[in-house]
This record gives sequence, C-alpha cells and structure tokens, in this order.
Amino acid sequence: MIVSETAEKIKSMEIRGAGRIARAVAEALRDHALSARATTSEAFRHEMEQAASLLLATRPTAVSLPNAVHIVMAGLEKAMTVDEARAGIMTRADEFIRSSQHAVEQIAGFGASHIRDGDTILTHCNSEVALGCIIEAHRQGKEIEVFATEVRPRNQGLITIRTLNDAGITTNFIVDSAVRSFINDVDLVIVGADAVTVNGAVVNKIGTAQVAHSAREARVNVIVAAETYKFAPRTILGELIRIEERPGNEVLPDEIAKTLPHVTVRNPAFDVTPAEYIDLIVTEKGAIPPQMAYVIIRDYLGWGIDEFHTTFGPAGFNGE
Ligand code: RI2
Repeated sequence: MIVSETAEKIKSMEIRGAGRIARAVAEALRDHALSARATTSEAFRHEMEQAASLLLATRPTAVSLPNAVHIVMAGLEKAMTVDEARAGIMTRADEFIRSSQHAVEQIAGFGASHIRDGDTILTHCNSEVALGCIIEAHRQGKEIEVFATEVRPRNQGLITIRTLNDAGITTNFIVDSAVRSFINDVDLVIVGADAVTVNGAVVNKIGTAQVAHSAREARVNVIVAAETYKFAPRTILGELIRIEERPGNEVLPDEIAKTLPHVTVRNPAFDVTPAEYIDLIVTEKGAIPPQMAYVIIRDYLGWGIDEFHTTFGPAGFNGE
C-alpha cells in the first residue's frame, strides 16, 4: 500500500489498534523503499524521511507508531548505497512485523496463565493482545465469561464482541457507564495499551482509567497486555504523551451541535491510568509490575538518550 493511503486509513481509523497501526506503518515504509526511484543515497534517505513524517503526523498518541518508524528507519544507518539503504529498510520492516506478530502470541500465552478456570473477565475497547490472552485461556479449556464495554463514541466494543462470539466465549455486552454496576461480578480486568510511560502509567482508550478506578475500589486485579514497543522512551526525557482529541461530531451529530451554540463537545480518544491502579503489565519479555517500565525501555528498546538526538533531532522522533 502506498504511504499516503496508509496514512489516510490510520487517520480515519480504518486501520486502528496500536499494534496493527505499527505493523501497517512498517509495511508502508517497506513498500515505499521498494518503489523509491532515488538514485543517490541522500535522495533515498530524503524520500524515506518524507514518508516517515507523513506517517508520524497521522495520530499522536499510540507510541507504537513512532517506535515502529524509528526501528524501521534505523535500517538506513551505515548504508552507503541506495541498494544497501533499500535492503536495510526492507529487512528491518520485515523483522519488525514478524516480531510484532510473535509478541502478540507470546503475550497471549503469558496472559492466559493469569486467568483461572471459572474467571469472569472485563475488557474495554478492542485490543488484539488483551483478546489474545482471553482467547488463549479459553483454548486451554478454562471456563471463562467476559464483560465487554461498548466504547463510545467509535464503538470498538462491537469488534470485540464479534471476536469473542466467534471464539465461542460467553460474553456480556454493556454500556461504558455500567462498569461500576458489574465490577463485583468480575475477577480480572484485562486491557491493552497505546503507550506506557517511564513511570508505569498506561495510556489507553478513553474510559480505561474509570474502569481501573472501579476495579481498584472493588479489589479486582487489572492486567495490561502490551508489547515492548508500546513503551515510550521519550518520557524518560520528560516528554508527555499527547492525548488525541478527535472531532466532536463523533459524539454529537453536526445538525444537533449547530443548534447548541453554547455547547462544545470534547472528545479525547485516550486517558491515563496511573501505575498504582495496575497490577501487572504483560509483555512478550514476561510480566512486570508497572513500576519497572524503565527497565523495559532501557533493556529491550535499548535506546540511549544520545540516540534520540542523533537519529531524529531533539524533538522530531515523536512526530512533533
Ligand atoms: P492493540 C486502541 O486504540 C485501543 O485503545 C486499544 O486498547 C489499543 O489501541 C491497543 O490495541 P484505537 O486505535 O494493539 O482504537 O492491543 O484508538 O490491538
């Protein structure tokens, strides 16, 4: 797929979910490298950087996006010729896609072991990795039941209940505001993540913080399923994750909004759940307490602070 097409689909959320976005970006950069016409390595690098900028500008919150760009673009390092640069990008993109898919499978295995026979699980939004854990537990023969939220305004809960239904898992579909009413029937909350900061806070679909708060009050454990490339290295430098605010007409149709001149619709797509509301983050490298997020950034993303400045400039890495 051409880069502008992928960028458009990410913006419109036709391609959505932090992991899927990351793989789509890697694929777009790979295809761009393959079709680039540049005849000098400088021109090739410039073309790739333009493509990367277009992709980085699509959605600001899921850190899997700039992380995937960073990982793939590192294929340009040390390349002397166009052929070497092209091969570098393509190899890194293929490796990223493969390891991302593998991570989803590994997390499913680790996450499933935290689900007991007879558990009722609540999930919010549509997370490939969180659902992977639930489906794997079911596949292992555990009797489980799920509560899935609707997820206003984009209704990603509909994708979740379709997936759970197709897997043959007994599921209760509830409106977002019913979480408090059912939390005492729930044994475990499992959600995904768009970003994990250095202090272990989790940025995920709007409403996750309320779910975690209810769970905390009811003494229900909260597990976050997140690949290591959803951890945000630049938060070490004090950079904050930008929360995407989407158009108001996703919440209230324009025809109604225009009759209400004193009303402004606010539509943040994500919120921040503090580390103390989270019991465990399950990554493909194993489960960690959220307070150990720094170790994941240091040991598995492996990026020193110097690298932020050399590869993308002081602030360019986050697409801002
Ligand atoms: P996986 C989604 O964002 C949801 O917030 C979900 O929890 C998160 O990405 C992670 O998804 P959106 O794209 O990578 O629906 O686990 O705004 O699939």
